[in-house]
Amino acid sequence: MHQFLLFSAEVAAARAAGKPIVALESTIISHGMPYPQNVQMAREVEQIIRDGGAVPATIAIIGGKICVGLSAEQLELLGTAPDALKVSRRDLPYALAQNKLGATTVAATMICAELAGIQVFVTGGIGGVHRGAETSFDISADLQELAQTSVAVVCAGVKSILDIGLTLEYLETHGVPVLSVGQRGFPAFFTRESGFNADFQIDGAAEQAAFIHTKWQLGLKGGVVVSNPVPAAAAMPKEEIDRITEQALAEADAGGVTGKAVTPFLLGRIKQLTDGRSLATNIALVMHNAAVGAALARAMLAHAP
Ligand code: PSU
Ligand code: MN
Repeated sequence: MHQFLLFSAEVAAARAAGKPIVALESTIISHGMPYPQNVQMAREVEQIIRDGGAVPATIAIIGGKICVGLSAEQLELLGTAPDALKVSRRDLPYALAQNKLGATTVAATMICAELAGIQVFVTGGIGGVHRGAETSFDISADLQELAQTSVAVVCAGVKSILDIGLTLEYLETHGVPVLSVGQRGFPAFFTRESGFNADFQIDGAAEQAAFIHTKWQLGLKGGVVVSNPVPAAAAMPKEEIDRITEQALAEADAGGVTGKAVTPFLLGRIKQLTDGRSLATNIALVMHNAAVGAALARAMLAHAP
């Protein structure tokens, strides 16, 4: 076992018994939502995965270890600590070697999941190519990770704070397949449609698992995006989210927000500008993704070595 991995008792038992395991990220807890909704969301999502017949493994960097599966106290710590670092691929050695508290992004969670032998990872939205990337060069490390790390990522697409068309182009260039569940369209996180199609609509967990297994059996390293639209009843009105996104982007620009601060700034402003309604949408879509991810992790067992 890898020297930096530390499994919770629940995850260790699941590994020993060959049960399906679903990885979860922690940046969404520390930097994506306010307290206490972040910790409540994390607990509820874990329970949905258990109810779906799989074992949740929320991942974070604590005490110089990659913790795979967190206690209630550790979830609370991540949800409240003002100094939790946002840890992506670049930051992982720093957080581990310097004993920092680290909340892992999609990229870092994929790395840790692969080290831990976990094939399925559930989150809300992945990072992507930012609008204006032709001058800012701001492209999330999540996309490079999807190109090289073999983990399936269940998400509700990407937010319209990003350039969704360029994000999909980037994924295509790097050979990352984008599946959609229940519809042809690639979802835009708060809304069910982005105006772009996913590459392949595959509705059933068994068929999704067969696709993913086939990719990896071919020796094609890298991730698969499983995009699952927010439930219709929880989606936000498109005009409202578009207007607020434009405002948040303009403020980020005017305020000179750059680097890893950009995404948390935009998420926070959108929440404020929607009086918290975007938060309810965000929580609903993560829960929906958890159910899809648990079913996928179970279906992947049919292809276990
Ligand atoms: N998008 C969301 N919510 C999030 C994130 C992205 O809708 O919480 C987080 C994820 O952890 C993702 C990270 O991996 O932001 C991407 O940050 P950046 O754009 O700095 O790469
Ligand atoms: Mn960035």
